[in-house]
Amino acid sequence: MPGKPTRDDKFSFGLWTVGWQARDPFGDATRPPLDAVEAVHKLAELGAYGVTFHDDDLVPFGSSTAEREGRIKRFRAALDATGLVVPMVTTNLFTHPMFKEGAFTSNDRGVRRYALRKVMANLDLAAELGARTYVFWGGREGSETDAAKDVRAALERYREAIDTLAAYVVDRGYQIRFAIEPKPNEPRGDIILPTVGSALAFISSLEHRDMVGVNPEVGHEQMAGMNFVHSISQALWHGKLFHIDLNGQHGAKYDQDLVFGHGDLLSAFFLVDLLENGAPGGGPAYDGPRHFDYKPFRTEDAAGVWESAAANMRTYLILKERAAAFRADPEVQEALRSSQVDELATPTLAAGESYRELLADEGAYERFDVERAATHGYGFARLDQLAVEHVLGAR
Ligand SMILES: [Mn+2]
Repeated sequence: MPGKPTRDDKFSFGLWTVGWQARDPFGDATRPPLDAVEAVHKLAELGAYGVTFHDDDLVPFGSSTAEREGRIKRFRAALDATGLVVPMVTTNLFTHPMFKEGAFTSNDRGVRRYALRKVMANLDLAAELGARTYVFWGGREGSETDAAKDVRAALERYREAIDTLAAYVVDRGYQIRFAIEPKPNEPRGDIILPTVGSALAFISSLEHRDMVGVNPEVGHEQMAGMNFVHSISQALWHGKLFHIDLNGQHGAKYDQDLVFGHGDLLSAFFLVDLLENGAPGGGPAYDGPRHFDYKPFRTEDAAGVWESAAANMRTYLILKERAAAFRADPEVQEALRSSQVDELATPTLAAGESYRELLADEGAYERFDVERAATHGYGFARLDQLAVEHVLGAR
C-alpha cells in the first residue's frame, strides 16, 4: 500500500473543491465558507503540491482594490509558508447573473467584452503567481433552445475570444498555455464544445493553436457517454493534454464530481496506467499536474471534506501501484503479446513500402488466410480478467 503523497506526485486541488459549501439546486449550503489560507495549509499537510482557483474563489466578485490586494497578499503568504505552487488558474464566467446567456458567446456583445476584460485581469494575477496553465471552462456557453443561438456565430466568437486572449499572453510575455475544458451540458441545456473531440477540432481552427490544448474532466466526458481513456489517448496523440481534471462519475447523469476512482473504477485504473506508464504500444505518458476537481459529499462536515481530499490522492496512488504490478506481471506480458496488443504499434506498410508494393503483395490479399483471421480468438477475455484481478489486489 502506498505511503503519504509527496510533492513529486504533483497532486493539486481547486479552492472550489474542498471549499464547496454544498449548495445544490434544491438545498442551501451545509458547510460554512472555507478560508483560502486554511485550505492551502490543510492541502499542504495532506501532501498536495499545488492549489488552483477561479478569480472569484480568491477575491469575491465586486471587491474593492484594497480588499483584493489584501486577499492576494494573505494567499501568497500561505503559499510561501507551505511551498504550495499554483500550477493553474481559471476564470469564473458562470456564477454572476450577467453570464446567464454565456460569456465569450453571449448574444449580448457588452457581456462578451466584459468577459474578455475579466479574463485579462486574472491572467495578470495568474502570471504573477507563476501559473503555467490557464483553463477555460465555458459552462454558460450554450443554449436551452436552438431558436436562441446561432451556433456557427457562437463558435466564431469563441475563436475570437481565445485568439484575442492568446495574443494578450504572447504580447505580455507570460509563460502560460491555455486548456479548454469540454462538458456536454449543465448548467446550460447544451454546451458549445461538448467533448474532447469537439474541443480538439475547434483548437485546430485557432490562430494561436500551438498554445491551446485541452483540460478533460473524467465526469464531463462520461456524462456524454464517452470512454475517458479513449479521449485522453486522443488528446495525448495530438500533443494536447495540457492539464487534467480527475474525479468520479456513475455514467450519464448530472455532474457528480465524486472522489477520483469512486465511479467507474476500472476506467480509473486504465487511466492511471495510461498517465503513468504511457500506451502499451509506446507513446508519451503525462507529466503535468494530477488535478482533482471533485466535490465532497453534501452530507459531510469539515472532517469528511479532508477525508475525501485525502481519498483522491490515496486512490490515485493505489491505482498507480496496481498499474505497475499489472505491467510487471509476466502472465500479463504474455497475455498482451498473445492478444497482439503491441502489434498495433507496427506500421501497416513496411519501411519504404507504398500502395504499389502492397498491390503487388499477393500474401496481403490474394493468398491471405482469411479463414484463419476470421476464426482465431484474441484472448481479450483473459486479459480483461487479469486487469480486474490486479485492480482487486487479487494478484
Ligand atoms: Mn464536474
